[in-house]
Amino acid sequence: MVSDFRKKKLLHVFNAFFDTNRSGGVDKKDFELAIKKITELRGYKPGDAKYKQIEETLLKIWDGLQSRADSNNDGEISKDEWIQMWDQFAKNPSAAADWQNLYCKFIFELEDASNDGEIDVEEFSSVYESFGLDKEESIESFHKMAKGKKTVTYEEFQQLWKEYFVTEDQEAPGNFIFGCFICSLSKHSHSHSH
Ligand SMILES: [Ca+2]
Ligand SMILES: [Ca+2]
Ligand SMILES: [Ca+2]
Repeated sequence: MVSDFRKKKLLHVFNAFFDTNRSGGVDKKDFELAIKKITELRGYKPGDAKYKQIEETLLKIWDGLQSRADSNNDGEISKDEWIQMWDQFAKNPSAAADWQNLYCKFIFELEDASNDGEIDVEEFSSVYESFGLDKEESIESFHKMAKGKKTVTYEEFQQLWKEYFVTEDQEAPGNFIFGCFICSLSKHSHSHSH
């Protein structure tokens, strides 16, 4: 059984980071759109080495995700398949699939725009803003995640990342590594109230 708390976190990542076209499922089209959005964010053009690197990495992540999570082989990852897969991960995080480690590294490198091996609040919040998350909420999330420190290293990031998918502790700093997971869900369900 996956707790409601962990389910909320998993669906936040699904909605905000993987289901790029907001269709309710994740398939290759979401990754193609993500390649477009991320390379535009960084100003890379088709033909650039950096563009190719992002394209290759994201398509590798999709291949790994599909082979691990698409239980009914319909070419799409449903929310249930997604939750099942991360529940497996939580049982033994040291046996993470290659694509999961690759995704962790990808997000870190995407956020570390200055390429100094550390992410700061501006790097963190501006990437999440480009994914449609509220910037102020991401700034708050960074401070909770970094526990008052100014920057987070890749080593720390990997631990926080693992913690996000595994922990039931509502106060754990890792809960904030993908921005405010409660904020985006409440926005989804209250989107008609404004
Ligand atoms: Ca989709
Ligand atoms: Ca499927
Ligand atoms: Ca940096």
